[in-house]
Amino acid sequence: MRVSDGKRFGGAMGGLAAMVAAMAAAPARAEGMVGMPHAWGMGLQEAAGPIKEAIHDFNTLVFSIIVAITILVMLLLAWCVWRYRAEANPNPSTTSHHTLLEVAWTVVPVLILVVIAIPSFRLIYYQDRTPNADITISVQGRQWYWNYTYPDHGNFNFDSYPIAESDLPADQRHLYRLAVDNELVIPVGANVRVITTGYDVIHSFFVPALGIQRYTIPGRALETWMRADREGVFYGQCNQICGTNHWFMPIAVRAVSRTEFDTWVAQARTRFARADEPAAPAVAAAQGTVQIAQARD
Ligand SMILES: [Cu+2]
Repeated sequence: MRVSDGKRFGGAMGGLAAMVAAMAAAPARAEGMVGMPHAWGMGLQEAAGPIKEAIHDFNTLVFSIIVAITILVMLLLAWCVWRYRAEANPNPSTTSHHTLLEVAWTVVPVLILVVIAIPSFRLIYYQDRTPNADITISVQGRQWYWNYTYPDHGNFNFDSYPIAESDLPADQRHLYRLAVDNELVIPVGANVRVITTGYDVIHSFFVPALGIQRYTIPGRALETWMRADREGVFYGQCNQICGTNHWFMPIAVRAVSRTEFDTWVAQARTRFARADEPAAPAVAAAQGTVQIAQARD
């Protein structure tokens, strides 16, 4: 009896644990990993690539230092309040200088800042230049949508607009202010060089799960990069106040397998072909004029 009860209890607990695990994994299983904010999220978004992992590491370092300093200052305050209370010190101390103490409270913070600065600069330069770029994507911020170009995949170019809440299916309403009509598609595991420019005012291309953020500035091209090590959709938003509709300028990056990416590129080249623009010289040379003539028919 006991054994069977125990088994049943164990089974129930196992079932509960499995259910919790399934609930936690449900969105991930449904459509790969999803990088988006969630209610009561207290920390950084889960990392989907190496840059975000480096940001997590840096955040852990700085946060640990902050916690240690906070605890030290609170203990010192408490000790001073107790040790130098009026009741125990009828004659107040007249000390006004303490050279060793003054040197210490200058040198120690400098050392702490150096400890923070070294990995900080390392991270900034890690984000700055693409190591062995596999593909290049041009991102342009516009009032109030994004424009993406794939210069080394036929130079096609398309706009990415937010989807109104009423146009989202009922089960996707939680993606309001994140979902877009045309997602930025990248292959998993590829180092994607991102060149940002601005069309009208300064915007900022920001996708937290991929650890990428760059201003998009009119008249200037900035470089950064990203890599998704897992398939999934990673959401972001314009992160620089850029006018009336700044609040409604979401970004969606979909990371897919190389095969799916190649299929998508083939479709996108037709879908986003622009009749008003001649093909890029490199593409024309690669394809030959006959194929281009066929494609235009
Ligand atoms: Cu904006």
